[in-house]
Amino acid sequence: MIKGFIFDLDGVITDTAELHYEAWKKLSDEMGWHFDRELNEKLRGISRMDSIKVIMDHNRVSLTDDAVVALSTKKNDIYVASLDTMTPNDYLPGAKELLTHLRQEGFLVALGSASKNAAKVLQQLNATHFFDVIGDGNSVAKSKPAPDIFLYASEKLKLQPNNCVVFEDAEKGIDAAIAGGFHSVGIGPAERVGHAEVRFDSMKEATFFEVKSFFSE
Ligand code: B16
Ligand code: MG
Repeated sequence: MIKGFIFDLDGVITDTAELHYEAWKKLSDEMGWHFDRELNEKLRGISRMDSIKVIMDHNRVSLTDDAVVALSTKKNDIYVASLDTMTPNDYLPGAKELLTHLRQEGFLVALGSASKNAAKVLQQLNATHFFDVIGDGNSVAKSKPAPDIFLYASEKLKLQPNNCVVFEDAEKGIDAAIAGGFHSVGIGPAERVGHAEVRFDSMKEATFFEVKSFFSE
C-alpha cells in the first residue's frame, strides 16, 4: 500500500538545470574548458563534485583536490546568486497541482534531492510547506545512484521503501530508487527513465488520478 511520495527537485518540481547550465558555462568559459548542453545533460541528478569531475574528464584536465573544491565553490556562488530570480511561478507545469492533491489526500511527502541548495530553491518557490521531510545533498554522504537519499527520506517518514513512490527525472535517480526497493515514476524520455515502473513525458501528465491508477491495489 502506498503511503508516501518522495520527490526529486531539479527536473521534477522545477527546472533548475538551466541555471546550473549557465553557472557551469560561465566557469568553463573562464577556465577555457569546453562545456555545452549535451555535456550538461550528463550532470542531471548527480552531485556538484561528481559534476565538476565529469566536466574536467571531458576536457582532460587534472587539478589538485583543493583547486577542484575552489572551482566548484565558485560555480556554486554563481548558481546560488541566480536562484534569486526564481519565483513561485517557476514550478514545472503540473508539479504544484500534484503536491497539493497529495497533501489533500493525506499522503506523506518528502524531498529527495542531490542539491545542497534545495532549501533555498523550495523557499524561492514557496514550496517548503508541501514537505514533511526534506532530504537534500546535506542529508547523506553517498549520492545517486546510491539509494541513500531516498532511504533517508523514507526512514524520516517512518515508512518502508515499498510503501513509497519516488519521482525522478534522472537515469541515476531511477537507479537509486530501484536499488532502495522503492516504487518509481520516471519523468522524461524512455531513453533516460524507461527503466522506471511508470513513466510520464512530463509532470503535466502525472496528475493525481493518473498516478493513483498505477499504484492503487
Ligand atoms: P547543488 P536534483 C541535482 O538536483 C541537479 O540535477 C544536478 O545537476 C546538481 O549537480 C545537483 O542537484 C547538486 O546541486 O550544486 O545545488 O548541490 O535533481 O537531485 O534535485
Ligand atoms: Mg532531478
